Amino acid sequence: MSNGYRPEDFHSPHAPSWCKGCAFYSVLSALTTMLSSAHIDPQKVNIISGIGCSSRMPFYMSTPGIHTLHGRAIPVAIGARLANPEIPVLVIGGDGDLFSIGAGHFIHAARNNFNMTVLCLDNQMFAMTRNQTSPTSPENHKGSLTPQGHFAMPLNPLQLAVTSGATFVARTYAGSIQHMKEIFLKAFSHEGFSFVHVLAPCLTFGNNKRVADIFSRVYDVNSSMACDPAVTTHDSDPTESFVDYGRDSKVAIPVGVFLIRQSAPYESNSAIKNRKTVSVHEYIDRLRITE
Ligand SMILES: Cc1ncc(C[n+]2csc(CCOP(=O)(O)OP(=O)(O)O)c2C)c(N)n1
Ligand code: SF4
Ligand SMILES: [Mg+2]
Repeated sequence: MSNGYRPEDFHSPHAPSWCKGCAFYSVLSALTTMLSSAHIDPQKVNIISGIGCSSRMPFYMSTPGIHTLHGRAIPVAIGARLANPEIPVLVIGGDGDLFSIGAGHFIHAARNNFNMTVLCLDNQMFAMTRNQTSPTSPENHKGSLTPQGHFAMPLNPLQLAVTSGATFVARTYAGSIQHMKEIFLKAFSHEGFSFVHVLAPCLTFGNNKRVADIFSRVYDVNSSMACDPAVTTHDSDPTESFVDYGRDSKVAIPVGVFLIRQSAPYESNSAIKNRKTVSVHEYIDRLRITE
């Protein structure tokens, strides 16, 4: 390892409070392994999250990080990028955090092509608040507040990212640390707004069978990894595949990199680069109203 940072150097001393067997343990391993292979100094990357089981990630990492308010990770991340564009930023959020309360921020960060990586750890529910329906819950999802089922089509995070202007869109799954690591590394190395949809089903409010079923249907669009011939695939546009994954056990689930567009990130704009920065104190002084 050329820079001497090992995956364990990115772990904090705090033991995760996630349920035993939660998918987020593998996501944490993939993230720390990825940062180590990206030759990042643990003090030179910001991990920013909102609120939720998934958003607890910064607690378990040794890097600087901010556990912000529910749905507000992205605006805080934008502030961090503008304050110091030298420091890369990773945003970690759940499907509720990013696509319910935080949906507007996601769209505009993608549209402006801020140079950051956003990982959505999608368990298709608000798990922290005990299985409430989220925007990505499958149709008829029975949540704690909707015991009869929730009758709306799920939002498709991949297509939202594409149509909002994200310049890198990919999907991976918590069933493979190696796959997550590779996709995270590609997203993290991308210049501009990169989005990774991570399939990370909740074990506590789901069950082992459902988790195993989802992971068994995965195939990578970028490799020759074979897909079970008994399942249907989405060859034309893998971003269309989201809706089926929740409800139809016959449909294969594509993972891999779906889109890369080259476009200058927001921070590279010369007006931003050459702007004169002021300290907070100076700024408050400017605003001070004198009688
Ligand atoms: C402003 C605000 N509204 C609601 C909540 C309650 N709350 C906490 S976590 C959460 C949902 C988390 O869902 P998700 O982002 O999918 O994370 P998960 O727990 O599923 O990983 C909600 C609604 C809150 N903390 N703050
Ligand atoms: S409730 Fe689900 S998502 Fe939350 S820690 Fe437990 S297994 Fe993980
Ligand atoms: Mg969730």
